[in-house]
Amino acid sequence: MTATAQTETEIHGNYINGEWAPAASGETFENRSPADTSDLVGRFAASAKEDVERAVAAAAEAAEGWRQTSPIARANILHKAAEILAGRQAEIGRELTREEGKTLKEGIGETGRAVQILRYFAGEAQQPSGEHYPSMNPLTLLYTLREPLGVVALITPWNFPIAIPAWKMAPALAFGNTVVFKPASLTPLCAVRLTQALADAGLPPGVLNLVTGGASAVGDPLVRDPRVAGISFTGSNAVGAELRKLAAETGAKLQLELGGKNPAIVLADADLDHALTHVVAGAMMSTGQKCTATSRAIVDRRVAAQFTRDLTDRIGALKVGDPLATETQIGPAVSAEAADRIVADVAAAKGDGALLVGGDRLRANGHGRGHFVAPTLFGDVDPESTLGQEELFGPVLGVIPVDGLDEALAVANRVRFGLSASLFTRDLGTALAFVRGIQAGIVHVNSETAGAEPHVPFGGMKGSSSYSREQGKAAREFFTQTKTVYVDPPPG
Ligand code: UN1
Repeated sequence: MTATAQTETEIHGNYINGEWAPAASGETFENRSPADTSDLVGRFAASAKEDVERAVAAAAEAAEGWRQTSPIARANILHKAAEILAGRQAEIGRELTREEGKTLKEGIGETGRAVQILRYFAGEAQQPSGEHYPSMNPLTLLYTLREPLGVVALITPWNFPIAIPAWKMAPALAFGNTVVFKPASLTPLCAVRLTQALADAGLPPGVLNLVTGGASAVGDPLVRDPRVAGISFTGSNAVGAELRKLAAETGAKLQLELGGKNPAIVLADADLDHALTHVVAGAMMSTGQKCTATSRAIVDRRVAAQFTRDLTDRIGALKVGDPLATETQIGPAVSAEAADRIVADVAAAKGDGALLVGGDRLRANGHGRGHFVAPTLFGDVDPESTLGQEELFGPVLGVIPVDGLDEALAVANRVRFGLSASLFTRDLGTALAFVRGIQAGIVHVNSETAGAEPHVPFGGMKGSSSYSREQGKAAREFFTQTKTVYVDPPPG
């Protein structure tokens, strides 16, 4: 196997059946930094149906051998991949920042998260995988086994280009599945790096296959392939809806992680300075491009005016620029299309609230080299408006004033999403009432709506997911199926 090199003009192939190879067509696409479009991050295989065919065939061929491999041996490979990645954390973090645009601190931090995920699932592979039951017949040995699904398709987004692939791939592999991995076209280099780490750690050929390219050229034939037993997808609700229909036809097991319209409720008794810090971070880090980002600050009317003024100042003072520079707090949007869409959505939302700061594409002072958008705040947002209801997936926050917790909860819950939510208060009873009442899969008290530790379940309620959860013990639920075994002694 040949490792792909790190020069800017390097062409990175697919990884199929243990080999790096160009797309069958020989076509490539280029990947440029969203912070500086003159920075060519690399060229990647522009794959199509025949590449997908080969990858799924390799995964299907490897499935039985990998299923029969001891979980301890699988764990050892994940551990080794974690160490390889940890040794390259700073370098890969920098590449992540170059291709995705989040700040270097976030890029390096996310790479560290991928390491932690690989380590966690190496441990999880060694945990009990079934249960022993009593039987009506006292001589019967009655137990369950959790077995892999077979070939799984992992379709991952650009916003966490190494952590989300790791958090799907690590459990898929740990529990004995073989994988065809289709990363977002905007961030293929992180996908190459993660795949390299696992390949270099000794994963047998065919167990993990990487196919880069577009959604219709690669994703579509992949999810339609009848050999694919499971699909795990993180991305938009529109694609999620298509996948639901498709999986209903093909019978593939489906896991969806979709959008959010995450509220941070700030009550009058909260430590307001602490709340400000967390609301701004939740809304603006990674340029607001997280499904867990805070997009609604639902603030008690008694403190709303002051809180909104402070938010305006803090958001207006954020340093937007080169994500590789240490002083930068906010990098670019991921692409020109993303930046244009965010600005268009903000312009369309002007009747939904009062635009207080931001809203524009930034082009002066070197910002013209990339896809920069000013961090944006709206005051007095109508909770029923488009801005109050729909995910913008950018650095855009809206303040909704309310009277107390009951109204805050009613407003918070009156959206189709239910991914994450925060409450800021000093009152324990109020915090517990919030935890009971909020419709969200991930609930924070006195911390921001984003963030996810690898050893606990992650996922949303309502339109934010397909009810299954990722990470932690929950990952085993999705990536395995149950076999129930009755063993009776032979007669006589
Ligand atoms: C985080 O908040 O750190 O795509 C993780 C997303 C989520 C992951 C968020 N699936 O933004």
